[in-house]
Amino acid sequence: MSSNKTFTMIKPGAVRNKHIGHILSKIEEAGFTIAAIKTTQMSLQVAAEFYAVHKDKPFFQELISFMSSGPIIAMVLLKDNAVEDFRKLIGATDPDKAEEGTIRKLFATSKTANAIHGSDSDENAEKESAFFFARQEWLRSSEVVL
Ligand code: IDP
Ligand code: MG
Repeated sequence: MSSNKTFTMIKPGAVRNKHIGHILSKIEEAGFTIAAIKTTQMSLQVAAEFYAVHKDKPFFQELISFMSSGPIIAMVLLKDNAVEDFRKLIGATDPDKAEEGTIRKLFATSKTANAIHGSDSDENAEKESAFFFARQEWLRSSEVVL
């Protein structure tokens, strides 16, 4: 059974370009409930921890440098089939390959500055939500929705 939760971050470029409002509208119009939300900024070290799975990739340093370059909006989102549906809503990692109307197609400026993060599995959605939020910060909202 798939979980009803995913985790997302609006990345620093999209925050700098004043796309927070547009992106939140797209997320809510697509049927997601925002169960937890905050603005925060990752240090280089925290970004390296969050993206540890990519530590041996050639783009790692650029990625963590960009992700720690300014504020992000972290969110826990609720919807049936949340992980898969949210990946569809954001589009492909490379904005040149993202479908029309997806968040990355609309708001990304490069592969690194691709506007938004979305968890790739239920297990990572759980881990990434816990990375940014204490459980009680979203559990109560999810109970209301369920
Ligand atoms: P995802 O965000 O679509 O799940 P991942 O493969 O998990 O993509 O990569 C994490 C992030 O690293 C991407 O969102 C993107 O910002 C960056 N990234 C991935 N591949 C490349 C690349 O080939 N060049 C530059 N940045 C990349
Ligand atoms: Mg990923």
